[in-house]
Amino acid sequence: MGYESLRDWLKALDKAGELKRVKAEVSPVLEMAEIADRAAKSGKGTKDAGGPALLFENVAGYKGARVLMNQFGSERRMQMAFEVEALDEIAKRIDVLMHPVAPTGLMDKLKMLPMLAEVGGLFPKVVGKKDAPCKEVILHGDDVDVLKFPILQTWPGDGGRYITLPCVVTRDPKSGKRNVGMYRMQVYDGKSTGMHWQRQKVAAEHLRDRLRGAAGHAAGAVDVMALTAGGTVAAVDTSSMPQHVVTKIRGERMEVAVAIGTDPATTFSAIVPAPPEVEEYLIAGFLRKKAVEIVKCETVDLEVPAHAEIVLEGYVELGELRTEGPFGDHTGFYTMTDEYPVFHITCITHRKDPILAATVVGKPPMEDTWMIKAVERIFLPLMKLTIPEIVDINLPAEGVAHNLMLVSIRKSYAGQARKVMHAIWGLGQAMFTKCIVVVDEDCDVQDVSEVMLRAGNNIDPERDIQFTMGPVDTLDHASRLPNYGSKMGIDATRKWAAEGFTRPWPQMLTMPEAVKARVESICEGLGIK
Ligand SMILES: Cc1cc2nc3c(=O)[nH]c(=O)nc-3n(C[C@H](O)[C@H](O)[C@H](O)COP(=O)(O)O)c2cc1C
Ligand SMILES: [Mn+2]
Repeated sequence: MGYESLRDWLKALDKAGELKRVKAEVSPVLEMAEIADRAAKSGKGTKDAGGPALLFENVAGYKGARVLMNQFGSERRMQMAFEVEALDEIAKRIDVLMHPVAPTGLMDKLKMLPMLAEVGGLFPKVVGKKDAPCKEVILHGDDVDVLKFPILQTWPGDGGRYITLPCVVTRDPKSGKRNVGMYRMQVYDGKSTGMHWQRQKVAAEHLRDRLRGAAGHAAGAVDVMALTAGGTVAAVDTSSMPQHVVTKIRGERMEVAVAIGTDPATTFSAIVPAPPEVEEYLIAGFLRKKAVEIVKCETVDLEVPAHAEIVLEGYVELGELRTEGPFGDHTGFYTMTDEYPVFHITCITHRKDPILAATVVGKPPMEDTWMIKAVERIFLPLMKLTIPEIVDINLPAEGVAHNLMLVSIRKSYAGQARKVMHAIWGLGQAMFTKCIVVVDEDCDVQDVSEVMLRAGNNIDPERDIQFTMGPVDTLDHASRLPNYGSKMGIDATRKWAAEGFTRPWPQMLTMPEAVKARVESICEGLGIK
């Protein structure tokens, strides 16, 4: 059970007829992205929506290289990635884990054993170098050159080539816990890249923690918040610091490792908005029902998936920032340049004939549309833990995850729709949600037309719209300030007298079941479905 590597996954895709090999010569500059974009947009609205996975086997300028794109780009492949018939199966497994019933008798205890054993066996397993195919080739010093891989440029206005599907590993300096996050990396040259972890993400906090340590130590009672709130992204505005503090933190390093081309569960775990306490390697183990094998890096104190195609090892210097971007993003717009940390590569290890895993983001639907759908399904039980009145949620593709969430609730008291909005704005990365529409439980939020009908009919705009201020997604180009702006919630539930609504509320239209049953065969005869 569980694919051990990208190669196992590729084999399974091939066997299932989900993979197309591209034998024509194609450039990694724009051409691959255009082909993957067309695949992603094909079959829209049908069961084949999302097109096939693509293995490019003839990369212009990179003899023998192979690039995999669109591996997650359909509902079926997302299900295949986790070997389930429906993503809700994973939600159910999480639900069981989250609601352990206190065993009252021996039988109950016995029933719990498989679950506990299952979880116990899912922690990552450290293997030796000889069992780690990612170490087949090890490059140090002058041999380190990330540009030997066919790294893509996906849009014409991009600042350069980008590693688009990296699993970035860092360590929490306080707890020692690892984090794996997917943050794009702009390639500056063979030995350095950008590190686009946005300020609210876990790796950015790992960096700030080291900065607080280093600066505080050097400067005595320096206000570390002032140091870290200087308006730059993950690090600090050194211009507002005393010179001796700047000197002290310059040169201090945070180790970083990057795995590219891992098994699908591990790659997916890097995008999961899990609490920082939960390590992604364990999430991946849980998703694939088999522990992830990891191996020690050569030059840094971190572990990476042993079966990865490519591993980059290196560091980020605490005080160093460099201009990153622009980048054609999953909003359908370019994100403009900003200052981000720089990743310096000290060592590269890879398989003998590495396959580069890549994606293109852009106007939805794209590959990440399906990844976001999977996050939505898997996270629903966890959201319900803190917001139990939630029945269902939908992140429509056009909302690009952070712009729009449709939520249905079981409403039991006045003002509850607003309570739910605020809870969502306070829940991990759901804080970024720009617009939330709340409807009653009898509205299927997966049916966007139905939600629009309700929202249009059920609101008195001045009364039912809730504005608030807070952190917004870095990709939001309309907010008044970068990373900070307003959000809107629309209460489209039926209004109650307890909420000051004293007019009668009409029934929605429905036809009696008896009538429907009676005309069923007549309609069939007419070809009306
Ligand atoms: C294809 C893709 C690219 C992404 N690129 C970035 C990025 O460049 N920067 C970023 O902060 N988040 C990016 N994300 C979102 C993060 O992976 C996501 O927020 C994840 O939960 C971060 O992990 P963390 O919570 O451990 O920090 C991307 C997601 C996907 C699917
Ligand atoms: Mn994380």
